[in-house]
Amino acid sequence: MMGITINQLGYRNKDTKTAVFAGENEGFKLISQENGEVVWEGETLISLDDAASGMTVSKLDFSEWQQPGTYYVKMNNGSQSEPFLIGEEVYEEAHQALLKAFYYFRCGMDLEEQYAGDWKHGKCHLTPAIVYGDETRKVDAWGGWHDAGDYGKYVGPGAKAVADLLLAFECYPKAFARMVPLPETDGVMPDVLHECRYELDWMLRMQDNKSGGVFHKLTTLRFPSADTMPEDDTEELYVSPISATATGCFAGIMAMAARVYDRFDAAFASSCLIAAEAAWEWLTLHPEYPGFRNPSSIVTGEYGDKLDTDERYWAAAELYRTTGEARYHEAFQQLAEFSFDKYELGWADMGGYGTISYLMSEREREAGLAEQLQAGLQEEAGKLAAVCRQDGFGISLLPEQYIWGSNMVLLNQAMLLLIADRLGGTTAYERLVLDHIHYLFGMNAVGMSYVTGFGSKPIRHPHHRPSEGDGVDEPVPGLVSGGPNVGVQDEYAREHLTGKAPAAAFADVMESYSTNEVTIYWNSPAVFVLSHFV
Ligand code: G3I
Ligand code: 9MR
Ligand code: ZN
Repeated sequence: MMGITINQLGYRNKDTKTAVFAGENEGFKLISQENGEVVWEGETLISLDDAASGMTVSKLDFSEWQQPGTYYVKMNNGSQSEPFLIGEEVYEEAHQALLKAFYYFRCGMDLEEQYAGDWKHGKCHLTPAIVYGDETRKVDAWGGWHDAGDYGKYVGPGAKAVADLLLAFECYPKAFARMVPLPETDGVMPDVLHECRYELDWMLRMQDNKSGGVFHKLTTLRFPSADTMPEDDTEELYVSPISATATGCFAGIMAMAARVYDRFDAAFASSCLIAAEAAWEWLTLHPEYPGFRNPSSIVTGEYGDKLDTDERYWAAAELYRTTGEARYHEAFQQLAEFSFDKYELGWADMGGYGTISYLMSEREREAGLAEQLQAGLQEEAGKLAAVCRQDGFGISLLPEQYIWGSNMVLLNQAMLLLIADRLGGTTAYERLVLDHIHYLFGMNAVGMSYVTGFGSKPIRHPHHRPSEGDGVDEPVPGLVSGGPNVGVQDEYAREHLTGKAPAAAFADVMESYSTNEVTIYWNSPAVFVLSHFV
């Protein structure tokens, strides 16, 4: 990078409008692209040495200018931004595409041209999977979403993705009024619920009907080569053993689905609840279950997680919120006694979903516990806000948080800030969250939009096998890249990114799966966050 970086999608009329200039304090002008008129003049705010990007940066703020139009920013030293919009609807299309991305991740059906456009392809992964360790048994778990740039399907990450989407729908139903559209679009049930149902149906197939436990994942033994199309990935499929984390996530998401789908499809909702209860039963019969490790001959994504208390806590919260049964409330209270992160929303740490569910619940709650969780949430948000105020780009990531999937950390934290506002009855964090959106769409240390197909300089080479193998120039649109990862965890990164500042440790090349892969659970918090602003 970099001269001036902006949100390449633009800014809504009345929102906080910030941009970041790499350099010392300087005067700037906001200029209309349409007629060359200078509409606003200002000085940058204090410049600072930004630890995450390793640069001296100064922040521009032209929030007071609210006229719709196309503009660019010019610094008095001559450097100039890309043109951008000011307008009420600058986030609508991206919001829609971030949701549509889940359709593109679908497994097991033809993606037809009518819905998929140039990115159409054939159906995939339809053969029943061998149960690892019991080669005589098969599980027919077709469907669902591919996890990421690979074609594995993993229960825990899938549950996080659906949880974000269902929460977005619960909090912002109006954001989902428009049709995507999808093959199932019927104008009755919102498309976001049709899309989630595709994944939920797959998850239901991943439950062991004998025990109620849930298989951890469904994959081939190894990853196929990086340009393999889904329909050409015909290696044998395996389900890995049942895990407590997958079963906990499953119970949580099914109980949540039972509540959300009830008014659209009562029969489906009740099958979700039955499945959730069976999974809960498995959990109670297996109080101490070893954490998941990849079986020796399977080398696909592990999603290993030794701690299952947070998944159980989430499950208990959702089951209580949905059924009102005292036994789930008691279990939730007991699990809350343990020490684990109760405000995280990652694939490994699901505690935040449990807390949010309990705090949003209409059921009777234990006042002390509810107060404690509410105070904890506000404290967490306060800490994030303090980081934003120190950061050169105004975001809540600490330098050490630029890990694999840092854009998920970014978006999860933005989500938490919005939820803290909502549950605290305030709007104080909204403007901080906007900087997270600006960062995602280009106001960042590499000057790129991290979402395919959106912005003047979007990433173009994500680690995503269909985008690599389909012969179409442009990648599948609406996909959120993992983002900078200071851990240099692939060969390309080790060679080219070693020693870079955390926020700059990113490469828009297909080879760099540890910085530029895409996943369903990096898209889902982006849908949540944008839902607040459409
Ligand atoms: O939690 C620690 C943190 O305490 C520490 O400070 C930090 C610094 O290294 O590391 C953190 O752990 C990281 C962990 O992600 C956190 O979520 C690990 O280093 C990092 O290796 C790990 O990366 C995961 C990666 O798989 C490798 O296991 C990603 O989260 C996860 O999203 C990714 O998932 C893959 C699937 O396996 C396969 N499908 C694609 C998908 C995306 O790349
Ligand atoms: O493509 C794989 C990606 O989805 C995973 O996140 C990543 C880490 O598990 O692994 C990728 O596969 C690579 C493998 O690990 C090593 N050989 C090169 C593969 C990429 O083509
Ligand atoms: Zn598939």
